[in-house]
Amino acid sequence: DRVVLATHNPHKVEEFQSIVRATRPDLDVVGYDGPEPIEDGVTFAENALIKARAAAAHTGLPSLADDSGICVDVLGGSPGVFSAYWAGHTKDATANLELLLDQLSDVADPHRTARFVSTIALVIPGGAEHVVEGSWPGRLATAPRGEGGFGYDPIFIPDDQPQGAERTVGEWSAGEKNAASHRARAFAALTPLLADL
Ligand code: ITT
Repeated sequence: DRVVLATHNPHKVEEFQSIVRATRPDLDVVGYDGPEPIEDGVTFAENALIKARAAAAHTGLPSLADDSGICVDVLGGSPGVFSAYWAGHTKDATANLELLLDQLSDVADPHRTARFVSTIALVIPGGAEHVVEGSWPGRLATAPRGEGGFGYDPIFIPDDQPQGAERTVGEWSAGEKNAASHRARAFAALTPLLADL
């Protein structure tokens, strides 16, 4: 089975390839370099559908897209769908996380709770559309740590680690992240739907 992955983010491609290899090795995930649609949705689901529909229309193949971000509780769920552009019009990951840390400079534990969210849309040309979501709860560190992953990973401390462990995702291996992340959780919810491709 072949499915198009409609993303221009090479980190997402790498993570999807590794998640799919671990759970659906028979699935052939191909990249997408067609036109990038305007992501003007106000929810993760709307943006994921915009991207997956564009790829399905362009390729004629079943298409997946991930729209994701970090949602901080004391900020009412922001940056949310604006995560990629939080600090301005260029996708500057360092500026984004520095701004977020500044915004939380007066916020102490236990109020630094946040979650990563991954929403995946699957669009089958002339067929069904599905949307699934995965969420990964944790807390924000006060300074970035670690070189792994991308985006906000150096400031996100997942809850699902041994009591007292404070490692950011930047300090996790790719294998650890891809077994536990919001993206892995969303993909797990997608698995039954991929069975009828
Ligand atoms: P595509 O739209 O081409 O897929 P993008 O990076 O612009 O790529 P989004 O619009 O979904 O994708 O923005 C997601 C942003 O959320 C991303 O740029 C990061 O800042 C953040 N993000 C999402 N998943 C993340 C993860 O696993 N680790 C760290 N940050 C993440």
